[in-house]
Amino acid sequence: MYSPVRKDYVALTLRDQYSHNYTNGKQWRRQSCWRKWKQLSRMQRSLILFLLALLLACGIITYPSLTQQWRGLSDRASEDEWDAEDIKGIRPIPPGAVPKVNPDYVPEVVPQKVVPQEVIQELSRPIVPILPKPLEMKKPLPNKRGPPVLQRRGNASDPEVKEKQEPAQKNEGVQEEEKKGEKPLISWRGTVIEAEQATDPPPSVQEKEGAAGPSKAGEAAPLPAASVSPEDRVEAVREAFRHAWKGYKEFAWGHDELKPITKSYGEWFGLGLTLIDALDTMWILGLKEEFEEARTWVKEKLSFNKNVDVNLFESTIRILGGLLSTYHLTGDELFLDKAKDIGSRLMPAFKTPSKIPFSDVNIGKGTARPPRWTTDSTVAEVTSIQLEFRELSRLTNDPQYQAAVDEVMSRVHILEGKHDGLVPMFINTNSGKFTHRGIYTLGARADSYYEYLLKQWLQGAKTETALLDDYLQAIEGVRKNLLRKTQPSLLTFVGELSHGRLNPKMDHLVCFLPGTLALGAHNGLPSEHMELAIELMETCHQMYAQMETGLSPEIAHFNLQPHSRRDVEVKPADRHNLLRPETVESLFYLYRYTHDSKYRDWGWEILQSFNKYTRVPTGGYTSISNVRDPVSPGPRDKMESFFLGETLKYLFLLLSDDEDLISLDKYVFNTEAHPLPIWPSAS
Ligand code: DMJ
Repeated sequence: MYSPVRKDYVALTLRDQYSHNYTNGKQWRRQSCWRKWKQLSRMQRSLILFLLALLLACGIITYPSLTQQWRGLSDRASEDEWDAEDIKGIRPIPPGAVPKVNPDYVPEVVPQKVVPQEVIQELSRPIVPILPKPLEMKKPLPNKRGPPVLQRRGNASDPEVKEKQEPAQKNEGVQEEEKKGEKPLISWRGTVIEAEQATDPPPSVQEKEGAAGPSKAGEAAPLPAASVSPEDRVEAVREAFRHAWKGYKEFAWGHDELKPITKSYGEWFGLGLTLIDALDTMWILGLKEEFEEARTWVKEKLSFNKNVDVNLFESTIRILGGLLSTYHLTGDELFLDKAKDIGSRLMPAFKTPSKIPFSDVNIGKGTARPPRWTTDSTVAEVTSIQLEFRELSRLTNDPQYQAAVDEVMSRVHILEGKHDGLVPMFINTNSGKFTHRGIYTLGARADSYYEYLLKQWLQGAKTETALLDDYLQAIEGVRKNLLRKTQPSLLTFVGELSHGRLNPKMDHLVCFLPGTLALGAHNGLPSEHMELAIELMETCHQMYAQMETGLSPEIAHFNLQPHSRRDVEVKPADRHNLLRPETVESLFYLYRYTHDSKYRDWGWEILQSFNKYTRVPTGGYTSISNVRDPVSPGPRDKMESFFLGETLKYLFLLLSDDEDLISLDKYVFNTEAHPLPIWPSAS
């Protein structure tokens, strides 16, 4: 079935630190810098050293005059001007760095976030969390879940996108609040208590039990076991969805992502990403009114005829997957037509010498390209688009889609450079070979390769044995190379193999694995897979439970030393939480297959933590910067589309008693939680 391909090319790959084309949220890791440095050619190294020297020289030359200036100016600055220093979380600006204010000057655009006086007063009180943090004009931390365009927030060359972005710059929300004289109340939990909240969530377990109180730093924050009825829990998920939708509808309607704090939006592709990602969730949750509004938008406003570069993987899993799944659930041809449209526009990505697709496609022009600086694609990206394109072929009777993605799998199947079935993170679109070998992870850039091996095998009614073989071999590879146990609690985790050494770190993304292992075990794979699933599920749960906010960090480091007291450590750069779904996804599978109620309780606790620390009163939920700080978790002003597409959907399915609702024997979920039918077997 698989034929070897031998084409040799020399590929020079420079990594662009701003282009996280596969944005599974991994931070640019310090420990890999030395290796990257060594991979550079001598000329590249000399060039970098020369630039650094030049910079240093400029610094030395200008230093005396600058310090003189600063000194002079700081003499004039009165002490009162620097009261802000006392306000926790507000960085004082060096004296003189702020130009004199001209009272008559009215700026044309207001990109600056205005912090109302009331809020600042609130913030100067002790033990009050920091609301203004997200309002600071900080350089945003790179979100690695997206291609370069994510960082640019839309394609600047696309006037349509640009035009739509501009009004969003205004920090209307805070000003409006100020005008009305309404002072947002800030809770000890780090989110804002709504003065008037149309969609009050049901009382939390703590509220019911009168146990409210902030967690102390360094202490785990387990929430009490739930005494809330299953119906109330399900209703609480619906309420959370409505609240998220309220923010999206009011401030980001038809745009890619809600920025709930500034009550604005961000564009990535300019295709209404959140709306499309959320369609099937609304259907599953029974939110008919919301669904109808969204359908009208899809019918009247959604056009893929746009001069915009999109990431092949992200648009496949979120848009194509979302449309196909909604078509299956509703039978509404509108969604199939739209799916065909976007599917065919993505096909130019496959026109490469190796048949390994490029990462980016211009869906208006029909051109495709790799990310700037490299001809590599990410392994997870090129091997996690198969469920969707295969289904598109089946529905349209047009084999071209399936042929293209099957070809990718055939080539990866026979590729050299795997380690006990584990794949490197990059693959070159010219040579079709793995690059940057030596690092093996189940996290970002490789994760869904493993997930889609099993799921394609299931989708195709268990007939494609090469996929199963690769999956089984990979899980053995995980067991042999990546599994370790923490101290002191002996939690099993999946580390990363880096040039023969195990790095005891695990991305939150890896928490898809317990669910996938359980799905395999349920479908006849070895029972040890289920045992491992249960152990890993506990670890993923602890990644939440051991944090002061009850929310997992993006990356956990595990302790292997016998005398340490903590199993889970978090590095400062990894403390954020992007509202990711992987743990609740796995809880859903584990509950469906074991009916152990603890999995539901864990999911319920996670929902409560989202409500405490990430819920924004005026609508929407936000990513946060620090899961270890319940006083100032640092809202980041971004609600990822997968929060509606995946996180809330899996929470709903986990907590719902209706197990026929998306039966796991009839549907297979794509990696963005969009259920696609398992094909009827030929026999
Ligand atoms: C989603 O877009 C998908 O689940 C993808 O496979 C990886 N991660 C994000 C959510 O974390």
